[in-house]
Amino acid sequence: MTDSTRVKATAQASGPPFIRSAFPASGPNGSLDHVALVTIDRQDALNALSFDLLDELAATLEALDADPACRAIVLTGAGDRAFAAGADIRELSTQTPTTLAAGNRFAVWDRIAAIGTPLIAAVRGFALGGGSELAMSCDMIVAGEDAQFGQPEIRLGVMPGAGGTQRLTRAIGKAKAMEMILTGRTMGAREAEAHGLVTRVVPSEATLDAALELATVVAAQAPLAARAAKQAILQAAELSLSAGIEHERREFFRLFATDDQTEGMTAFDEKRPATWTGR
Ligand code: CO8
Repeated sequence: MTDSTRVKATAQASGPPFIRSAFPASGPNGSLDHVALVTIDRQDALNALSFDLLDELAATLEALDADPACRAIVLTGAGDRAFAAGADIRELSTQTPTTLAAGNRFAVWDRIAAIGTPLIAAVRGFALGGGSELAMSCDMIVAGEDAQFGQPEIRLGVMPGAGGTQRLTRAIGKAKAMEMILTGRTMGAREAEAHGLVTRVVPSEATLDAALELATVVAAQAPLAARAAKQAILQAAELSLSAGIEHERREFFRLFATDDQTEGMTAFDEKRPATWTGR
């Protein structure tokens, strides 16, 4: 399918797919073991997130998450202009409180948040509104120097609705989150890095390769340990310190029932690389 055949405006129930996925992903030197690449491809609307697109995205991520061979996922936007410029404003503009509640279509955000496989966003250009919220739903963000993050919903007469007030505040703190959300201004990649929103900033053209490289390193680790560590880190935003430490200790102990713990420590002793089985 060519880009020109993709639907342009509001999503159609039977329109062509907005999501491309490759597993294993390909890097500059060939196929990347255990790494998947998922691409939002709706370039004529700056990869705006319609409800159907989000459903497709969640289904794609869930299918990869259920595959034990997949150990890290990179999520990106097609083209060089946007990761995603937000929810589909044309589609949102016709909603009412009743249609939003009755459709239960925001449940898709919980499905994305429930993905256990480490998720890395590769962000070039605009990551606005729902696009910024989607990037923040990932575990790490690799940003090109041209990345622009923002929650401009206030300029549309509303406010963030897919986690922006919570995740942005946790990422960059109350003072900056208030400024971003109450003014709707964007934040460039370097500023986002300085405030802890992104993991690393790279030259724009290198964004996807850098994210795939980071994913390759994550995917080379013991997969059960990586998933458990991801969950424990996410719990830091949900639990008290003592409950979080209790959760961490329980998970640490649990990993001592895995073959990978035996293998990892035996390999260290034998001065050889470990071979993980995910058991
Ligand atoms: N929704 C629908 N279409 C969009 C969106 C969007 N969010 N963003 C861009 N487009 C379309 C434009 O309408 C235009 O289409 P057309 O060619 O048919 O007119 C095309 O993409 C290119 O965009 P522009 O011509 O506007 O490109 P510019 O370079 O001039 O401007 C901007 C780029 C600054 C990014 C501008 O497009 C813009 O301001 N976009 C809207 C950004 C925004 O407000 N995002 C927040 C949306 S609200 C939201 O995300 C709420 C989330 C709630 C939870 C999620 C529920 C699903």
